[in-house]
Amino acid sequence: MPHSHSCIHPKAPVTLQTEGWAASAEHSTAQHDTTTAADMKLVALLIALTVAVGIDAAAVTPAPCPDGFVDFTTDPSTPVCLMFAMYGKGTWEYQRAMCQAFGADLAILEGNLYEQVVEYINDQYLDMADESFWIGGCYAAQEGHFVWVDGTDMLMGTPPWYITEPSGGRAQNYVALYSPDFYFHDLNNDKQLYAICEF
Ligand SMILES: [Ca+2]
Repeated sequence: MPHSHSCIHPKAPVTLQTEGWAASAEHSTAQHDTTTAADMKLVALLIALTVAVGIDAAAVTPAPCPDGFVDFTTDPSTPVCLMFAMYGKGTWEYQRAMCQAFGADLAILEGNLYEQVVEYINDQYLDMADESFWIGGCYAAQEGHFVWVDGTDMLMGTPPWYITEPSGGRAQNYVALYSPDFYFHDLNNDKQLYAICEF
């Protein structure tokens, strides 16, 4: 990975090793006529691993949100799990790493999800309403505009951006859901805030 100032480094490709196992098992079973007993044990092991990984993946897909995450969708088959992480304040980069440690990332608050989150903060958690939260948007130097952590372009304009935002030039490369107005603001890069993670 080159030393880039962009925020859109992808997450580690966690399925790579699984695919390797599946490919090895398929290749080995196709040649079973000429294999030795030792080879057959290896094949059995590879198949067992592949099956185990497959069952594990199938079990994870329909699961509800993990502990600490709130489901923000009305469709239970495709939960949108958000965590309002108030363990401690930090920079955008620090909080992104924190979210990733939970297997999540900073939240992508597009469209209706943005509205749901603002409503949630205002209506249910009064102690949250004084706080600003880093979300998964940043200025990508190569592209010359703001992007989400999944690489998609952020929509500009009000809402969700505050009427005079973004305003900070390249001293403000990261996006927060900002108190007290709860619109998007680009903020100073060393600002210490809580974060919203999305699983
Ligand atoms: Ca700003």
